[in-house]
Amino acid sequence: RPNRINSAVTNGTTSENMIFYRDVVDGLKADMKHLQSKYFYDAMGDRLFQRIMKSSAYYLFNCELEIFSKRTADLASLILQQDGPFDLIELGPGDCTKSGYLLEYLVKANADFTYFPIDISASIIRYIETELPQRIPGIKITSLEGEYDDMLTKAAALSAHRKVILFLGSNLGNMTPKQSLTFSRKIRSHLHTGDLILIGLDLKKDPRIVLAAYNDKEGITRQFNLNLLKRINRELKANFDLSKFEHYPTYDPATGACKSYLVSLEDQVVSLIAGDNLEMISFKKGEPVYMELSHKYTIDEINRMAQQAGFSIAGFFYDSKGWFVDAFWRA
Ligand code: AVI
Repeated sequence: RPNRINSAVTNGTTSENMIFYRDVVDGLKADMKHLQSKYFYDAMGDRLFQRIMKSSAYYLFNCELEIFSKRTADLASLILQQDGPFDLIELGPGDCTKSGYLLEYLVKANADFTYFPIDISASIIRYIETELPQRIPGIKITSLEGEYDDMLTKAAALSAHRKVILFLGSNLGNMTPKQSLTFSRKIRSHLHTGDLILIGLDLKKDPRIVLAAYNDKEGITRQFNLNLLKRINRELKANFDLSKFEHYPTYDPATGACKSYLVSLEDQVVSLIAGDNLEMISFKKGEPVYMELSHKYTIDEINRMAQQAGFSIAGFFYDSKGWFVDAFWRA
């Protein structure tokens, strides 16, 4: 997902490519080798994630879809408790499958609002700009393409009304609890008293169910992880042999940390190139590369985070199994 602001070309290498290179090399040279999960989402990664969401093991998507499709009126009424126009800002909207229910309901209810989708992917923004007005005639859209932080600042500057933020899909779970708190505080700093945020988070539950969601039988999640090595091969002229790494998901039910790793199946050396830079990285047989955290919470932990970030709790919406929650926090 290119950051368009930094795309000057030097030496046949764009600066965004250099950032990717530095992040990858720094991660693979660290004592605990790691890669950043934000890099999963190239075109193939997007497609694989779509397939994960459709897989039966990955319950998160269906749970939240149930909340948005069956509790639409209740979600909307919490937003409409306050009078006057508002701006609905969504972080990482995807194709609006879930939020689309709420948006359609609000438009039909003649609510006076503008929808601000924020995404780093140009293709997602383009998709929303063309498809959403057809699906929901009359919707007002101001799309913002870029990193959450920068675009939130921009949205806050553009917005003259009260704000409602949507941050769905357990996306916050891809940060550590500490980073999540920092990010929640950051969001709070862009809001005024009374503004709302709706956060979708996956809950702690039977550890076997959680683990299975990241270890689907079809092997899509495995491909999703390995695809990042493929991307590194293509974009950083590396020579990862994908058959020499295996997907290894773990879940610790005590902390709620669901972590995935790629484990090196033998002693091996991989090279990477960006511009004039060449790096050789060695892997020991059995050595893990930490790929992603998908953190799971209890309601108490979610409430504590809300309070520590300066929010009060305005409401909870669970799916019928009680596996997933969309929590409304009020600034
Ligand atoms: C995007 N994110 C919330 C997903 C998750 O559950 O952490 C990404 C994902 N990784 C493997 N499966 C899904």
